[in-house]
Amino acid sequence: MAKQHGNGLADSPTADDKNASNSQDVEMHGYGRQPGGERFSIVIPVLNEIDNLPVFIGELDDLISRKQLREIGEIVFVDDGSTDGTLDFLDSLAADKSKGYSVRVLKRSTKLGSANAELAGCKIATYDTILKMDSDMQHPIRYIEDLVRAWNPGLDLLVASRYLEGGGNDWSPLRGIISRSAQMIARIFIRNSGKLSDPLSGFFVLRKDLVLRLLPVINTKKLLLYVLATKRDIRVGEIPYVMKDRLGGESKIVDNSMKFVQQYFIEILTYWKLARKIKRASDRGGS
Ligand SMILES: Nc1nc2c(ncn2[C@@H]2O[C@H](COP(=O)(O)OP(=O)(O)OP(=O)(O)O)[C@@H](O)[C@H]2O)c(=O)[nH]1
Ligand SMILES: [Mg+2]
Repeated sequence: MAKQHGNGLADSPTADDKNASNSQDVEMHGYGRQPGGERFSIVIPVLNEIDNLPVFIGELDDLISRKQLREIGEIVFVDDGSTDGTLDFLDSLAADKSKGYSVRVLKRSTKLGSANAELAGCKIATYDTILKMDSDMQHPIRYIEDLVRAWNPGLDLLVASRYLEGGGNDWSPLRGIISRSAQMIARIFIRNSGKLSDPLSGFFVLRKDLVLRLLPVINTKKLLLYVLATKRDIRVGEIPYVMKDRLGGESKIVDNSMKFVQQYFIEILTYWKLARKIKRASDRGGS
């Protein structure tokens, strides 16, 4: 079951709000969509993921053919200078026209952070609906079907959550505590975080127009928080998912936990400040 919350007219200048409509908090029972409707762009940040990408594509193709998931229209990979063979793999994937989806690769030369890469990928996506996920198999492929089926036009965002019933992760107790603390901090600074059980999720569907006017910020990891901070009234849904450990390759998160915490605070404060700016501009415009 997907949960859906929302309270009406969107007001952020960061979004094209023409599709916004009033709605009360509701629950969606079951998955509302049938195969073959609206198409999705999958956006994936990549950095040295050659150990994971062949498995990722193999499982995705298998899912698409087993479930007739014709909604997947394209994959946009955003690479920040991989040196492990990832780019060769992606080039040959992009050249393969036998798949039911197209593959595009945005190649950048500097590591600017995963959220920065995701934002760039969203902006060049062909379709208006974007499914964002990672390439290291922490977001298991099978949930793509759940997200696609649960998506409906009344939503701005549909988030795969580790903290709904039926969700979870393989984390050590320490990493669990860090994640919960990070969530609490997000809820203090970003009001819309409270609408989600997992505002730090990296696995979600969103309407492209929500991100088109967002400015790139470097060294960021949480695009979802950026969207939540900068869009005031947002209609969100959630589905559960079980997050896995990365399959292979190395984590790109900073290994020093103090530095990690410091970067997280800077990221949250950046979004908080941007949200305040947007609110002030919107209050001035409305008065
Ligand atoms: N383009 C780009 N992709 C990145 C960058 N940093 C990380 N990624 C990708 O973003 C995704 C998330 O990065 P991870 O290193 O897995 O971060 P994480 O999931 O928080 O950490 P782990 O749990 O250790 O895997 C992966 O698909 C990475 O390849 C970056 O600076 N640029
Ligand atoms: Mg990861």
